[in-house]
Amino acid sequence: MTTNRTFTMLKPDSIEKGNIGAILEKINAAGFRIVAMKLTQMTENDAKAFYAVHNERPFFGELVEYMTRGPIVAAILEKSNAVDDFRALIGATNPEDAAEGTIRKLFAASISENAVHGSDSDENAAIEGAFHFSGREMF
Ligand code: DGI
Repeated sequence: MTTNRTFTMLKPDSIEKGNIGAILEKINAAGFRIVAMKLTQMTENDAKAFYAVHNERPFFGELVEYMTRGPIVAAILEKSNAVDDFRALIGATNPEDAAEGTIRKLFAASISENAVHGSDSDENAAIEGAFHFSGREMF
């Protein structure tokens, strides 16, 4: 089922660098409607659960440390073709490979601190959105 929704996080490096406004402007200009949004911080257990698919990877410890070191902006976004269009807007996982004008090209320092998250499927968008928001926080 296509829900036309995706889930994003502006990761701790984006908040530390003062890039919340600039990144939200790009998201808004690309036509996404904000369904839910908050400033929050993941616990170690949250990050381990959220990224469980990567728990055997060599960078897992670094990833959990990064994602828990400060607040994030979590949001659910709505638009037709939301998952794919948002992945295109943020660009490749490694900012060195990201296309010009993408959020990661503009705001990410490296593959390990890559500024933003975007869900990779409709199914994961629903799971990840529900991980961070209750039904009454979605509009
Ligand atoms: O969906 P993406 O965020 O683009 O990428 P992913 O789901 O494959 O990986 C999740 C996060 O894990 C990614 O945003 C950054 C980190 N990561 C992925 N591959 C590597 C990595 N971090 C390091 N240090 N090295 C990697 O090869």
